[in-house]
Amino acid sequence: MSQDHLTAWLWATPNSNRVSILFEELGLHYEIVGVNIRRREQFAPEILAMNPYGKIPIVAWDEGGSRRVMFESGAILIDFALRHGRFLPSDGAARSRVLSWLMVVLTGLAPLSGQAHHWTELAPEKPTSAVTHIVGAVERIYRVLDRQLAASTFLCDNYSIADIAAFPWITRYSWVTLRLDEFVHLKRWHDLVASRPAVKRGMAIPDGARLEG
Ligand SMILES: N[C@@H](CCC(=O)N[C@@H](CS)C(=O)NCC(=O)O)C(=O)O
Repeated sequence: MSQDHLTAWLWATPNSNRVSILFEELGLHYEIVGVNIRRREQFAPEILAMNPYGKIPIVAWDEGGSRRVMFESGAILIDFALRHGRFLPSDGAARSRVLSWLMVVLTGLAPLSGQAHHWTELAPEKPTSAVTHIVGAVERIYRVLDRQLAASTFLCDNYSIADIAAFPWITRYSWVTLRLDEFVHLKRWHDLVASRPAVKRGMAIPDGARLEG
């Protein structure tokens, strides 16, 4: 299954990093197009034509004589893991575990951390009740992940798309005003995943992109 002219529209954001880490882990060749969301480039007509939601990451490639476009980082992770037979067990209980933990990360950790970042840093007003509520919700997930990682090297049996989806959010723990050293097993996992060469490369993409400014 060839993916010619693979292109990824990304910025220095956690959901973009999921895709760049996976593509680096898979050793794919791809063109990177920077979309600076602080400058609202996600609302350019050519971006909206690919993803009407106006969000990144987006990927596209040629396959079977036509251009294929995908958005939503979780969908991209699942699709590319399946295509390449990597980071998602092909069947059985191991696959069920990866999909379950992936959903905890996609539907819990990521959106709640994004909201926490808003209320702790980005919002012009920071009502105490909002900050307490959202940081508490993220802390609950950190504790769940920490307990899971007390019994397992990675979130499931082996390094998987659940780990790839979680890492770019956990490594930005300062956004949610939590301290990683208070979650011993999560910190051990974080440092292990951070040491992977593909993760280091993926976190540095797009080259020179900064979320601030
Ligand atoms: N559920 C989506 C969320 C995508 C998302 O929120 N992307 C952010 C960057 S991490 C974005 O494009 N923000 C700009 C905006 O919301 O206008 C995914 O996982 O891909």
